[in-house]
Amino acid sequence: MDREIKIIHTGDTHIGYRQYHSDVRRQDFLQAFSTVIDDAIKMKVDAVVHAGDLFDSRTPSLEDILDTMKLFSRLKEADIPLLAIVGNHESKQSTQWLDLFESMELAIRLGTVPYMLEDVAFYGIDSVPRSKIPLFDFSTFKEPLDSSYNILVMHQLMSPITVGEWDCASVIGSIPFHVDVMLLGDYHKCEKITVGDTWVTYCGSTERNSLAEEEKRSYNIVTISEKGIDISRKMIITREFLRIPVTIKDPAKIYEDILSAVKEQDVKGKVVFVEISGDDDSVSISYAEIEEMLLSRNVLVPGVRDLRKVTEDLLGQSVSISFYDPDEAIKNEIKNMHLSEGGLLMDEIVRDLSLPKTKVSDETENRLGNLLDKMDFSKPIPFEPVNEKISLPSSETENEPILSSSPEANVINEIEKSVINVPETKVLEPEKEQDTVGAETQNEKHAEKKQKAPTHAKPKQYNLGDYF
Ligand SMILES: [Mn+2]
Repeated sequence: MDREIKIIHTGDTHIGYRQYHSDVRRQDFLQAFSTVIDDAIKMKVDAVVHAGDLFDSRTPSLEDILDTMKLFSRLKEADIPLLAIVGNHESKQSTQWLDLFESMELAIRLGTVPYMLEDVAFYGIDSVPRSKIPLFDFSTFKEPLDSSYNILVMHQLMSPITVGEWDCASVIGSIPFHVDVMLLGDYHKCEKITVGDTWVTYCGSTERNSLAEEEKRSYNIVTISEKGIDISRKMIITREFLRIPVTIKDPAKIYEDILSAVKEQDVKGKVVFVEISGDDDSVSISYAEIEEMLLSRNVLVPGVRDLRKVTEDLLGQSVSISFYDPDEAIKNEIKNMHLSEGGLLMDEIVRDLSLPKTKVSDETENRLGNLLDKMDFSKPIPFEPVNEKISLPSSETENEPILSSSPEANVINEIEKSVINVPETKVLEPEKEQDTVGAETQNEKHAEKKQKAPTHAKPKQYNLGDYF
C-alpha cells in the first residue's frame, strides 16, 4: 500500500423516521447523519460507507430525499465518495433510491464488481430477504485484479454477532476471494469481532430507533495501512432518552410520587418515559395526565410505561408487546413474523392510507402478479428453517473469543439488559406438513420420513400458498 486509507463506516440512519410522531425526532435522525458527514469532511476521509437503511421507508417523502441529496452533495463537494448498499427498510422491487443518487453522481452502489479505492476493493450485498438467502449466488463476484485488502458491505443480521439470518463464516467461505473486513448494517448496536482472520463489525444506528437502543450512538472509523486494519468508534451526540422509574407504594400518592421523581431530573428537551412499577396493579393511572405534566416541563416526547401490566402467559413467558408506541409495536411484530417479500408487499398495501379500500384487492393481485412473474420457477425453493436459537444468558464476557460455545448468549444478554420484556419469537413448527421440518434436531425424524415416502412422489405444484 502506498498510503493509509481512512473510511467512515455508518448505516441505519433511518432518514424520515418520525419517531413517536414527532417532527423534531425526524429532524434528529437527519441531524445525526449530518454530524457523521461533517466529521467525514473534517477528517478528510477517503470514503464514507453506508451499510443500508439510509431511509426509514421505501417511500421516503420528497423532503427526505431533498435533505439526503443536500447531505450527499456536501460530501461530493469535499470529493469524498459515498459507497452504499440497499437496506431492508428502503428496499424497492427493482430500481432503488440509491440508483437515483448514483445517476446524479452523488453515490456509488456497491455490488459484485469491485469499487477500487487505491488498492482496496469494496463489494456490497444489498439486504437479502430471509427466504432468498439459500438461493444467493456468489459466483457473480468478480475477483479484484490487484488489491491489498477486500471489504464486503452487507445489511443483514449475521451470526455469530446476533441471532443471525446468515452466518459470517459461511459468507466469507462462499466469496471466491479473501474478505478482510465485513462492514455491516441492520443490527443497531455497535459490535466488532473477528471471524477467522476477517474483521466483522456493525457500526450501529446513528440515532435511537427505540427506547431499547440505550447505548450512546456512534459510527466506525476504519483505517487501512501497511500495518493492517484498525477499527475505532466515534460517538455521535444525540438527543437524550431518560427513563424515570417510579414504584407505586401508596395508591393515594401516585401522582405526587411521579411528580417528585420527575422534578429530580433535568427533563427539558428529552424523550422521557416514566416507568411505573409496583405490586398493586388495580389502581388505574391516567397516562394522559402524566404526559401533560411532562409536556408542561418541556419534555420533547413524553411517555408512560406501565410495567405493572406485564403479565405471564401460559408458558410463563412475559408478554413482549408494549403499546406505548403502537407504530413501533407493529413494526417489531411484523419483523418477528419474518414475512416473505410477498407478505411484506401485502402488508404495505393494506397499511397504505392513500389507497382506497375498494382498490386493495386489485392492487394486491396486480403487485403479487408482478412479483410472481419475476420469480424463477425452474429452481425449487428450498424450505428454510427459521432457526431462533434462544440460548440462556451465560456468564460469557464480551472479550471472550468469537465462535465460542454460545455466541448468541451475549446478544440475548444485551437484549435482556435493554428491554424489560424479553421478546421471544417462537416459530410454529410445521408439523402438519410432511416435507418441511423446522429445527436441526429434527433432521433424523426427517430422514426417517423420507425413507418411508413413496417413490412415485407427485411433481410439486406451485401456487400462491407455497410462497406467501
Ligand atoms: Mn435499520
